[in-house]
Amino acid sequence: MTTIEPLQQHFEDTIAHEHRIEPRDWMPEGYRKTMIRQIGQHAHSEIIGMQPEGNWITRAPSLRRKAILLAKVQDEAGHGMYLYSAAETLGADRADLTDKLVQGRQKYSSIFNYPTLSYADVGVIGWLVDGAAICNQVPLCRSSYGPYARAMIRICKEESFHQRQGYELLMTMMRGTDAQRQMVQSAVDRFWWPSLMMFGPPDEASTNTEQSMAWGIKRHTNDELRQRFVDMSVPQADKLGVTLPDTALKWNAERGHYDFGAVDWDELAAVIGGNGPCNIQRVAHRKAAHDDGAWVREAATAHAAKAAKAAQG
Ligand code: BYC
Repeated sequence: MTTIEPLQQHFEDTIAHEHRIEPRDWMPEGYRKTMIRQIGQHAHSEIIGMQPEGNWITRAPSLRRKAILLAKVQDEAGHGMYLYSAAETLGADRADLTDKLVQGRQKYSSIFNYPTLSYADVGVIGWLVDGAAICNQVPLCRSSYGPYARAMIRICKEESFHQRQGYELLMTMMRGTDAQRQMVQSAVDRFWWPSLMMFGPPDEASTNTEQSMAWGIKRHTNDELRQRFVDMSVPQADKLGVTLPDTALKWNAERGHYDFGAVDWDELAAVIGGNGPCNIQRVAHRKAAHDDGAWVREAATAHAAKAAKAAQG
């Protein structure tokens, strides 16, 4: 009869030595559940995240911008696919994860519940939203669960490219007309605070951080990453020529960081709770796309069954 202690010990040693936990390794149920929760939410975020930018594909200002945006949105679909695959290595079922998303039983990032009102929003999402995602995800490349860490490496490379395209689009608009500069400033005003909220609640209110750090899933707290994001964004905003909508933003030489104003945590709670500006439409759109794709899944299943039968002779 096997006892759990040697397996538990092996798991703890693997974490302590910063090695990776792989799908066939024993892991505590809590670790498996946490990884499925985080990877599932992350996958949903990538898939729902296609909507705010996808909204502008038909109205891109030039063929070049349309091709760039199409490629970016397709990359996001790809990220969702790697992540759902990573969740499957933990025993999660992809169809079940999708059901949970469309039934509102699993979360996705709050940031995608805000509307995209102009083409400048595409640039600001690339700059700030992908920028925040990179800040959060680069440390996840060292996350203790192997398939997730490896998916993150590829995702981060693509996100870096997305961020550069967003910044380049904004630079172009800032060299344009007054109306274009105003569009950029308005997009920054609307997306700055929600981008800070992407890092999650403040450390004292974060329910999962302590355990996730002990398991080597998260490497930094929500507040540490938020600060890192503020510090990297301020010089970029200066270079771009936009004002970040926070009068408390100020370099603090003693701390070696920028001080910044209070985030509206009630707003984050409302958006996570389903009451953001676009929650209902995002989930409804996802459900409609899933329902519309039923025939593709049926055809693929029938084709796979036929191929398997043919292979058996
Ligand atoms: N929005 O204890 P906490 C992208 C939830 S996609 C919604 O701190 P944790 C991109 C949290 O899940 C970006 N929910 O949790 C795609 C928890 O709820 P449950 C997505 C949030 O897990 C397309 C509760 O609040 N990135 O890059 O330690 C285009 C308490 O929070 C949010 C990822 O998913 C939020 N903002 O830390 C462009 C990265 N914040 O599950 C870009 C991976 C918190 O206990 N995920 N919650 O019911 C993570 O790093 C972490 O899960 C979080 C939260 C930092 C998000």
